[in-house]
Amino acid sequence: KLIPTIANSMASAKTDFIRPFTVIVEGNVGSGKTTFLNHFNKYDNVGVYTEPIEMWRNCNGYNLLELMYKDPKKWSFTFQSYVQLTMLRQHTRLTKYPVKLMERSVYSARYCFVEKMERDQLMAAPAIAVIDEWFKFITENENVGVDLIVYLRTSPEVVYDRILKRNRSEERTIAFDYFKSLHEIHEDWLYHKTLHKVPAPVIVLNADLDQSVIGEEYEKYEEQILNKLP
Ligand code: DCP
Repeated sequence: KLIPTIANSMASAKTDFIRPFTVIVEGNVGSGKTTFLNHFNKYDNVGVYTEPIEMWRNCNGYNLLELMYKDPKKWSFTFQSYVQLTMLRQHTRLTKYPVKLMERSVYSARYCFVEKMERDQLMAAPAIAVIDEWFKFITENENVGVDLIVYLRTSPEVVYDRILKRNRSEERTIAFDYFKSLHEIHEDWLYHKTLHKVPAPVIVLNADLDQSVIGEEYEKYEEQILNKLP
């Protein structure tokens, strides 16, 4: 007799969950996603969810990000499997805030990074098939809906310069061409919309602007991002 009661209450808990207005922030490596999120952290109706990069650097003691850059053929699948799991966790985390702002998503993981690894033949077709089966299951069964995408649009030259300056140890060996083709993949997905599905409306920001003036660019779109448009 107990079991149906528990089952009923679980079912209603699931349907009672109302997803907050969810905004994902996308853009090339070094496009300024962290700066963008920091700017919006000051609003008390916004929950900010930064990328779980520290988890990628320490999965039970293993730095998967470093392994992936050192030996991409061997570790790309392992790394992207873990990225997919950690991003799913971010999507499904409950928040008390009406607006949820997330750095990246399961979508860019699949549509940009796995896409790039596939093109470079760093992941074999059967490995991509496994990632895709998980991706399909996740997007069909979990609450990973998105209401708005903020695309921080940059030129590859600008991000390359920023990457060299920030000098993140794992990223030291990446060549300019990597940023260039990752840029083109982001462009085709979010700007030209010719590659893969775009899961929500996109606003495009000029993220080449210097940190000292980019606040003005954010402010132009603030009402839309904070879901305050009439
Ligand atoms: N990365 C990856 N595969 C993913 C997501 C990220 O290989 N699915 C890598 C690329 C970078 C590092 O992880 O080396 C972090 O990249 P992001 O672009 O996600 O984050 P940044 O810290 O570069 O963002 P920004 O500089 O825009 O704040």
